[in-house]
Amino acid sequence: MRIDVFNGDADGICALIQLRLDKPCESKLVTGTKRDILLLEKLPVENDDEVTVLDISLETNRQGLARILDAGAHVFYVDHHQSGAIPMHSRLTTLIDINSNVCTSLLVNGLLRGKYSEWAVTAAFGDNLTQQAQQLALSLKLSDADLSNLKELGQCLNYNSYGGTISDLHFAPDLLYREMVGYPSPLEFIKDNQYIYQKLLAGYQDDMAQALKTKAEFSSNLVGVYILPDEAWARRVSGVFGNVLANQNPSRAHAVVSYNAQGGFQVSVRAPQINKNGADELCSAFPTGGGRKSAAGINHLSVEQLPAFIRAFAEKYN
Ligand SMILES: [Mn+2]
Repeated sequence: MRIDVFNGDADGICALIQLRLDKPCESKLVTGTKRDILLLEKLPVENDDEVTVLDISLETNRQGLARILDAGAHVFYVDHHQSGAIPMHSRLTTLIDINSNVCTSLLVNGLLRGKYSEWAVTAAFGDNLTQQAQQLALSLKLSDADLSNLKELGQCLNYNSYGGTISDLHFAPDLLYREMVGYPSPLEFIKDNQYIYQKLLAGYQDDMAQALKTKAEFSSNLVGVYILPDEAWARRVSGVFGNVLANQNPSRAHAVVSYNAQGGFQVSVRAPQINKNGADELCSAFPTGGGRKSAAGINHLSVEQLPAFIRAFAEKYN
């Protein structure tokens, strides 16, 4: 059996779209919200299964990966999150680069020599790699309108993946994948699926308008902390709100805190755009934290831990 495991954000979905446009096949899809990253832990596999893993940290999934390899499955692993030491195994092939200027879809784009670059541009915008997205788009000679459509689609797909559970999301990520994978160009997808595109755009704009009214809990030239209310829109918009804040104030680090279903908080951290470092280290110091150098998060921070987190955040970036 073929099993495709991917993060439910723009980067994870667009990485798989590129691979399956190149080599179409039936597969079992395994995904979740942006923060459901332990996707290998309970994945049932059999001898000779072909497992593709996209855009989830190898470090976090180390145990699950070992079990899957032990069971006799072959694994192709593409990612840009913290990996730790990459295991050597005859059935494991990896394409991993934790540089903060790449994302999984850009890695797949390189592998496929730019065959479906518009999907990689979309994903790079979604992962807030604006410069890299624009750079790659140059070679495609897109009109301004088409480029801005790819940017908005990427941002909307990324936005759609946040949320405490799949039910917080406008569309389940596997459903979006199935709707999009038939299109070699995301621009064709947009043309044919205005219902999906407009619903994502409207949701994004409504949620963002609410978020932008939120006053900073704490802010200085170097750091800003925002606490959002306990509502579904706040869970959905938390990550992209962090990106918008980061783009508006490139020299400031940002933390966006929102409530989760466990009666605590989830946190999104964005390092300053001019120094994309340390977010992964900061978040990994807390249980359930992790991510990339430039963008990281904590899935569950108890109410009592919040002051300690804010102190650690301010110390890191002051
Ligand atoms: Mn990614």
